[in-house]
Amino acid sequence: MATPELRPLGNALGTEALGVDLSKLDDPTFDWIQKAFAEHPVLVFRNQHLGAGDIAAFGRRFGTPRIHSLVGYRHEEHPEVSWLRNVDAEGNIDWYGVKRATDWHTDSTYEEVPPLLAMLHALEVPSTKGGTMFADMCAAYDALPQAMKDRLAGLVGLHGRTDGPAGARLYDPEEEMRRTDKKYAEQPRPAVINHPVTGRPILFVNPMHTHGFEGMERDEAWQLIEELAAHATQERFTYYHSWQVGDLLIWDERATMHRGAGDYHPEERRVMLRTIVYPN
Ligand SMILES: O=C(O)CCC(=O)C(=O)O
Ligand SMILES: [Fe+2]
Repeated sequence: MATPELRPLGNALGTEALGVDLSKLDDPTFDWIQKAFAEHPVLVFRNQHLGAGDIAAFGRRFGTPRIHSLVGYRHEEHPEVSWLRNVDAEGNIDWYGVKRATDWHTDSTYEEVPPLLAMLHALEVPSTKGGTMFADMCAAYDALPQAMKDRLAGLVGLHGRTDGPAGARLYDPEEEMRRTDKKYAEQPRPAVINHPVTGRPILFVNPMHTHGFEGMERDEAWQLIEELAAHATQERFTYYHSWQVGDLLIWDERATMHRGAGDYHPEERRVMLRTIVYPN
């Protein structure tokens, strides 16, 4: 293989991998990607032209791509791939698709086993804006005052589907129930976890799915969740990805939070394919 190269896109995170054709991925190139991804939790491959089956196959290199919780967005032929789009089958604006995921979160931390990574492949993008923002939760943890690190050390976060402070602002719980075909039990997760490859500590609290902490009153917990989210999403820890058609972006579901920027004109089409990968 010709050795690919890395180029930083943002100050905090966001890294472009140059010289990779994901449609012809050999084992040495995949090993290179895995190593790069452990250090660079948002990796972008430009000018890729992949179908849903290719995306699922790329996901299977890392683990097991899984069917998405939102029934209506599953891909017709490859249900482990889903659509992220703001238009319905008739080409009308899908307002749920416009609103979806436009506040900070880490995906599916309410699942019994949390995911490893997710990927988006841009097929149609708005003429301006419509980006996705990412936050580096290792850097955010490192920068916390020691007193907060000590406070978090013993804390266990409680995660649910959309019932954290940001989830409650964004979603209607009854509509969410109608859109999914599974019930989710609350999942306890340490507020600080270690990255399985690098060992670095990660602030693992997100305002969409974390709705409390074991043994803490709700008001105090919500205040803490909001305070941690405000800290972690300061500009110095974040990257705004401006999409180009053909981008395939992968992000680490342990070490980052993300959100749709929600800043484009909804009349413009925004269509992507997505998959989320769990451990085998
Ligand atoms: O719309 C976006 O940019 C973010 C979507 C998202 O949160 C996801 O695909 O997990
Ligand atoms: Fe997401």
